[in-house]
Amino acid sequence: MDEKKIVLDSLTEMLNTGGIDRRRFLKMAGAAGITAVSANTVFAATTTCSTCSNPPATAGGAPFAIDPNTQELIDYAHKLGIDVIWDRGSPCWASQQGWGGAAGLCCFRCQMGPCTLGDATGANYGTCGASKDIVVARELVRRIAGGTASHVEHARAAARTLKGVGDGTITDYTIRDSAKLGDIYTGLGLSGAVTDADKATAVAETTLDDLCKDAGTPAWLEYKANAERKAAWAAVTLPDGPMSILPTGAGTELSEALHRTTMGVDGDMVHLATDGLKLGLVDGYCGLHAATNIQDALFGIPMLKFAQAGLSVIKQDEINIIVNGHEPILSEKIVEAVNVYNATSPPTRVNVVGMCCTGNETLMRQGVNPAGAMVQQELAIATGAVEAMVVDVQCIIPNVQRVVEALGLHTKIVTTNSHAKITGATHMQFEPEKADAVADDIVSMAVNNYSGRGSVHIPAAPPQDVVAGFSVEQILGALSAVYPLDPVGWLVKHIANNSIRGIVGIVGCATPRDAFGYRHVALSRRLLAENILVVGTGCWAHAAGQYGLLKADPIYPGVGDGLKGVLQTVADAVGLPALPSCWHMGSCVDNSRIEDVLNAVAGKARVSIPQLPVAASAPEFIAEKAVSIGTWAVDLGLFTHIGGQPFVTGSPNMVDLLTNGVEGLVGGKFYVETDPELAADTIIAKVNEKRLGLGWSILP
Ligand code: BF8
Repeated sequence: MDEKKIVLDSLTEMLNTGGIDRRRFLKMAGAAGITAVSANTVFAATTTCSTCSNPPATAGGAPFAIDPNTQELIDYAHKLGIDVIWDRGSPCWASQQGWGGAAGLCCFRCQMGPCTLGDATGANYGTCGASKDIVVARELVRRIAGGTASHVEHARAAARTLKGVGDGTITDYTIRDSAKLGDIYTGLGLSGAVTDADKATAVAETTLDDLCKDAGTPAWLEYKANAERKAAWAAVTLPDGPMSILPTGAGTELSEALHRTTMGVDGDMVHLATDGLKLGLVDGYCGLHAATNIQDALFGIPMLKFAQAGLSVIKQDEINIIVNGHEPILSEKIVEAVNVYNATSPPTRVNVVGMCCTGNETLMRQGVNPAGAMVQQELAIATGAVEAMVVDVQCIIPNVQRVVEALGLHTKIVTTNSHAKITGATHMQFEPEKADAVADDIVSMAVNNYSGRGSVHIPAAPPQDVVAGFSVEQILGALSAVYPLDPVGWLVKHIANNSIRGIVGIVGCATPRDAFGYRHVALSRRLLAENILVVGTGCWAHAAGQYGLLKADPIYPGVGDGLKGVLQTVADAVGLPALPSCWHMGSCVDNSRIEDVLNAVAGKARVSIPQLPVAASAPEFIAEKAVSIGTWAVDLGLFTHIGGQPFVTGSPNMVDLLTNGVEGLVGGKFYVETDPELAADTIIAKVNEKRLGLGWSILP
């Protein structure tokens, strides 16, 4: 325990005297097992503010700020005297040393505790006798459950809306893509319905049944998972015998997980871990796939969209509404209402922009400009130019309201979902039955609020051009333009011949523990240079967009020749000057689209997903949802990189299981690395290893 403190003190000294920069500090602290560091420690040494700053990272000695506007607004916020997300760290001293909660060793499961085990206290067992292995496993399962519940609730909201459209109780929405609804209907094994309304009702009821059933596997899992994976999950074998991880209904599994992790129930680390693996499947099929596909039927399948990304999409001379959160049910209507309002030629136009995954949803389907990632929401408010930030659920930090109040801004933070209120914010309850009216009211409120504006600071750098909309249907459509007879075969041929070395999905959040988006961009650049196709979702897409990786640039800067050639061939076939270097596939629930691509490629190549030269990465994950998605990726058999340990280091046995032993159970495993350059080395090596396993060349 003293060793970590000595290391931390020494690193802090080096940071304070300018011997190392902040990123290096975090990297070395992480290597020493110090996984959480106080913001004051990190920021006190740096330049623009006495307590905080977010200096650009460096790459090869050169400054490497992916978005100057973020830095400009952080500095501006500091001048105004407010702290932002990069300035606040864990307030727990033990966690700052990598102990206690940061190691997964704080247990709150009963009133005999709380018990903190490990280095912080020297205790090896809780009051009940739970070991470090058990406490770590229980806490991890609960975090996976939290992420899974988030996606399941998202799917539930989409399914309930679809049900209302089907039975006629909701009239403000229609089925925008009848063919997609038909595909889902058939895919779920349903038959007999003729009309869209009846199909919508049946799909919705089947989806809702998946959330509450007590026996049998989810219909969405049967529909979307391939046969090899289903067999693998059914055949998971522990030392004491077979242990299928195929789940039943989401509610049942979430309830079971909460039960098993209460005090005095499941006391076996490996047995607990298999429950986490099972929840990963609930997340993937009862959450992600259901949400994505139902939203496609209701709101349309994303196709190529051209837009601009970054905080400067907020306009000085327009009325700005930010839609922020995850479920696009209301935001779709707000975009419609804004379009109707602007069509009346008002004196001041309304500019609707998106943040977080709601921003990804409205970009993918409507071409709405995305303003930024989750960590940038306070900065958007600090511009003073936002009339309304309309939020639904997930990743909305309560500090947005605190920024409004601390700066005395006119901005209205508008909560809209019965699951999510923020003290001090304005609540306008949204129900799909009255969607148009709520959207109109919100737009009117923002328009009326414009006169209350004070001083405004829009950051100087122009937004970046982005191309989004890479749904599976769009990808197949584009490949069909190249080779209509066998579009997936054409893609597989170019993977097998090493024009495309592999495919990596980079997903998940942006972390405030590093310069904004640095790890996302550094990793993406390294992979592109090695001819690895990068597809992604979530806050990765915001960072990639703001850096220019989603721009259609015929030069394809930094992209390997093989990949460049493939991208340009597709661009030529669809009549575009270029494709973006990376493919934006949507919001975090749209990671489901990535599995559809993997299944198509694996099926065509006649191999399993674990054999493919592919990997997953969440280099900046922060949310519980990223933990559940990562677990699902491991279930899929993917080598899954995460940019920090998920509070499990208190149990070396659990670390070994997650990074090693689990591969023998489901084919995938976790790999933890903070430094994106080192992560890139390992991921590239893993892709090469998989290629060699298939007998595919790794030579240029
Ligand atoms: O679901 S990437 S911070 S916004 S959790 Fe949240 Fe993470 Fe961003 Fe989207 Ni996903």
